[in-house]
Amino acid sequence: DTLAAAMPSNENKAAEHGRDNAVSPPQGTAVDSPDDLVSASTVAEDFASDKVGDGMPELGYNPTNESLDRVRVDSNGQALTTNQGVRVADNQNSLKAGLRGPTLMEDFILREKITHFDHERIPERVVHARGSAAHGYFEAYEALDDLTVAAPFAAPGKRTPVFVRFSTVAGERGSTDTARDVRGFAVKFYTDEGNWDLVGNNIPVFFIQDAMKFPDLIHAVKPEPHHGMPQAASAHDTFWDFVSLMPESAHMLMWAMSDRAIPRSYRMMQGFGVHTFRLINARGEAHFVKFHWTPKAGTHSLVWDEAVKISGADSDFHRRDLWEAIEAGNYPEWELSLQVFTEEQAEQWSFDILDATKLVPEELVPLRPVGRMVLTRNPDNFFAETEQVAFCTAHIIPGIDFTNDPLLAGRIHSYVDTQITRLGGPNFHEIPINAPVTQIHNNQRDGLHRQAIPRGRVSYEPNSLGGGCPFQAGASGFVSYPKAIQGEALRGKPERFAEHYNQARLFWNSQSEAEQNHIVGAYRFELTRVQTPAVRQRVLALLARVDATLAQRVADGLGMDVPAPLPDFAPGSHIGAGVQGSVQPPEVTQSPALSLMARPGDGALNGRRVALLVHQGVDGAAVRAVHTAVLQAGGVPRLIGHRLGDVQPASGDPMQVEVTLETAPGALWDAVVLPDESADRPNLSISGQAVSFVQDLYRHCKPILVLGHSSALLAATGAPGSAEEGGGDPGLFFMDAGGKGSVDADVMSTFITAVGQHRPFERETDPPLV
Ligand code: HDD
Repeated sequence: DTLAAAMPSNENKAAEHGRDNAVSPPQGTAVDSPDDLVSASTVAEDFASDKVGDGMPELGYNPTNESLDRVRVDSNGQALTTNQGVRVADNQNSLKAGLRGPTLMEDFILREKITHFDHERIPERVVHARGSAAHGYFEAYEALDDLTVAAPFAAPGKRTPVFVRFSTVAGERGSTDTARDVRGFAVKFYTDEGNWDLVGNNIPVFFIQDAMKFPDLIHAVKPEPHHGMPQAASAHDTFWDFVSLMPESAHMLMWAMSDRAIPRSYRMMQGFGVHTFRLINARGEAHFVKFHWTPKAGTHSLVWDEAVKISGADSDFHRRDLWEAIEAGNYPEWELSLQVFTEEQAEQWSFDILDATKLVPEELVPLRPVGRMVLTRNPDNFFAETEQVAFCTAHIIPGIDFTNDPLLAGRIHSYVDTQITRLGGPNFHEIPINAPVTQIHNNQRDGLHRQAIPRGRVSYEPNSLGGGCPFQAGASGFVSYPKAIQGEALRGKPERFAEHYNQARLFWNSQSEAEQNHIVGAYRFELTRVQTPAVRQRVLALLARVDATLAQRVADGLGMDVPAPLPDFAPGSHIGAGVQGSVQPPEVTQSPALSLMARPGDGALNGRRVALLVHQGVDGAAVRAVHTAVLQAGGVPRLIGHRLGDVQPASGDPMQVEVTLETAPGALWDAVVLPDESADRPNLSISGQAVSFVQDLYRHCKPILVLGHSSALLAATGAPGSAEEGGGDPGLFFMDAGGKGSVDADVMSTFITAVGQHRPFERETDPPLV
């Protein structure tokens, strides 16, 4: 089918997409030689950075693949073997004493197979169990000599391979992708100075200030221990009980109840290193730094009703979206920016930069773009790569160092520790996906699953028998920043950690109207699920301290009165006044950068899914024209009908329905194109399935293009504006195509622009009209 053949595909994997230019791997060997696989010229043109010109390694090719090639297995044309390499004659029947007799203990083939199967599972991650990952590279725009000696920033255009895993936090390994949750954004840089893991989230702050509280937080949000419910959800009593007793979570809760917690795609969310880190230059000078990843496709989210429906229709929604974008050669991209500041600056601020519940407003320190990251290759094997990858905040390289953030301190311990259980021993760094591209040399020895075979008799240092090797690298190795330390050992918090509400209020004040409405809706939803009235009451008291209107609106939704605000223990507040110093007023009270709307992205369709509804007698020429236009704009057009197979348009060749209304309901699409259908010749408009399909797109504020002046189908949804020319709804488009085969280029391009801009929220009401 010509429409299907027009769909884009990943140049690196042509064979898997049945393309003519496919290079099939030689049978029974690893896939190697990137030069053969990549048609470098096309990829190079598309992906060469406009800022740096030609990059270093072959474009579109990930150098880590080289180190992984030694373990890639391709069984094409090969006979089945046991784990000892013995060819297996019969894989159907166990060895028996007579056909109806007992199975023999001697059947080593059966026993090996069953034993291995019995041990296939490993423990899932204690948090962030559900995730999806991809390979790619980071490319520096410029050398950052003034700031750091860190290898990825050594030269303009330098490329460092990366493996990136996105995740939800609370759900189990098989839980739904579109749960309301923080998203993990973990990047492993395979640098030529060893591995650097930047283990961040899509939200720049955290719930708690001290790692001491992390197990409590996670116990509160995970399914309740007596009955194991709910899965992948914070909308239950124990979570809200805990956070309402921990006012330091006020700021993060605002983010978690915002649309940030239901991203449209992993490709459309920001990433943050969260903590303040240090950059160290060749002179040993340190600067404070916060890391920001900004998606080229912009920051875009789902709406809650949609997220819930997607959960049912496709619980792999984000995993599939990432996979399909990369398979289609539509490589996701982020820009890395730094917020760099000095200790002297930080001393002046009203908040403490060691407090992970606070961000540094961009008004105080603007973002400095330093490079870009592109994801170009899906893993070959989910378990070997995505499941076994081990990110550790302790993995840093020369040029980067920690600060005394007490949350970070706990993390530096936790990640290595947890891998030892999860991956079964201290040698998880040898699992191919975790191995650095630099050779490891040290005297650590043995342990479960050891791969390396160290030569010689020396496994200690100093030694003379091994010529003193491996030797200490001195100044060319990792040198910890000599930060000054003073004071007594004590348990407590610094003064500025006591202020919890200024940035929660800053976030609220910086949201667009639609985002504020969604925040109110999220609190209402979550607290309605909470069964204990006193917990609801305490959350309202917390919100009352953040913003009176917010608290009132949430209280209205719960049928409650707003209680007195929670006491504020910050020094200088009404209770703490005169007790111990005082807290300064916030420097910034509104920060437009905190709204999702601040980063609309490049406006391209970026793999957004556009449904073209078709039926017998549809205007084929118009459908084909829209299909082409969507494809050219980088979207994914699909023909949808009641049943798979051919439909005969009014004129021209038959068209193939690729997806059905039943298997891919409305919530899964970013926009819809409705066929011209008059009331006197009804077709889809008399199908409840088609009507609710379109109703969902309408309710979720997605662009709708009507082929013709009006549509019986749209009218059947009861949508306001369904009459001719839309009645001013900015997301409704009517295109006169009426069988003439020509399409209105202006309407087409306004529709495409609207899809790229994501959602016209003007249509939204609470409760929804449709
Ligand atoms: Fe964590 C996993 C991010 C606080 C302990 N965390 C994990 C992952 C991400 C984060 C993205 C998944 C990595 C992957 O894809 O494999 N965590 C964060 C961020 C935090 C944070 C941004 C706050 C700023 N985490 C945090 C604390 C602790 C942990 C305070 C413990 C003291 N996190 C873990 C862990 C996990 C983990 C238990 C579970 C699985 C793993 O490490 O590999 O060690």
